[in-house]
Amino acid sequence: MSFNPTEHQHIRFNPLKGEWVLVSPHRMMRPWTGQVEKVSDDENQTKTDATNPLSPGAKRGNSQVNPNYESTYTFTNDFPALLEDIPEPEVQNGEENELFQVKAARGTCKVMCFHPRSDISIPLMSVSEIVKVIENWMRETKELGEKYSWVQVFENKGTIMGCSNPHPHCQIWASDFLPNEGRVKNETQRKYFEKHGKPLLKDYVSQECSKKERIVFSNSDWVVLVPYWALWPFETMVLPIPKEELVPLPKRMTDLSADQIKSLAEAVKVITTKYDNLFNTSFPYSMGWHGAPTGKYLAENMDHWVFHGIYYPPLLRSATIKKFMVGYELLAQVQRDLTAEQAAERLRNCPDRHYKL
Ligand code: H2U
Repeated sequence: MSFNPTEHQHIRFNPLKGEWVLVSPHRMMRPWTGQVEKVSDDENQTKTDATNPLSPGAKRGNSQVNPNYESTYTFTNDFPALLEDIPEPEVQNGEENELFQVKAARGTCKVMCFHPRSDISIPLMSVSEIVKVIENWMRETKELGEKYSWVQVFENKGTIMGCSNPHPHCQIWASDFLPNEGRVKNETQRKYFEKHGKPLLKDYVSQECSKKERIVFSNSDWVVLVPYWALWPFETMVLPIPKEELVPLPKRMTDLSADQIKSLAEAVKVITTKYDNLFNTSFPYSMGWHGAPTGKYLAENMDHWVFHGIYYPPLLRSATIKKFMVGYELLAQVQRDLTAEQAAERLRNCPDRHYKL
């Protein structure tokens, strides 16, 4: 019997995180008698909902009233997880204890509404509307990045992902520390660069572009692919395409040119449309962007970084059956059923035109 990756289990390595994933494709055959999710409520959104605190003109939790915004609108989160002004934690006896380490965590949190309408999610927006969203992500990243080490732009979409409000929006959390994801990716990319003299993700995307089997979509500047080491069933990464050897890839979102913004808006529209078309539902996910650290790191050499986006969608078999990251995943290591190549093929074959349009 010879090895067939679509039949035989194996482990794959994620060089960005330094972690392995168990791939068990034969498990897709098993019958499912477990939890079935409700079909997403996002499907039934009305065009406007004046009672929603994220809508134009609505009153928010802190009694502030939103302006009658017509495009995107950003405000400081009324219930932020990070505040700017807090006292320094006390170190016992003035000494650091290796087993009980603590540091101050300062920052700020913002909410960005994508669109005045409550029923228009990213895939239903026009490319020029998505360009506005990206420009605002860039503006916030630049402004907050002058002060903070890490600016995390992320969107939680769908109640299944813990999103508390169906109005299309994302969040931006800026911190004076590097969160784990950023810290680990900074270290792994730096080590690769020191060894090879080239960015890890530049090498990775070049090889993916020639192999083609995990590519979902590409345009002049961007490729959307299911990474070789994907954890979530239909996880994707959005990566810039290396062109001329001497032209560096963007390290941060703030490096993007007007052309790259427009082509990124198209890539974002296509991948989110394909997601919705996969199970004919408003496809839930957590997504976000990663680029070189900012704040005090702006003065450091960050040539090892390549700016990229990540989509983590939970659905596995249908609009109502999700992947659980539980037992083995929490106690041993992440396991997936269908292979990255099978997921890429399914997404590639989904139409680029939204099923609602
Ligand atoms: P999620 O749907 O991803 O939970 O994001 C909604 C955010 O909006 C959440 O962080 C904020 C919540 O604190 N929010 C306000 O800041 N003001 C409000 O009046 C409602 C919600």
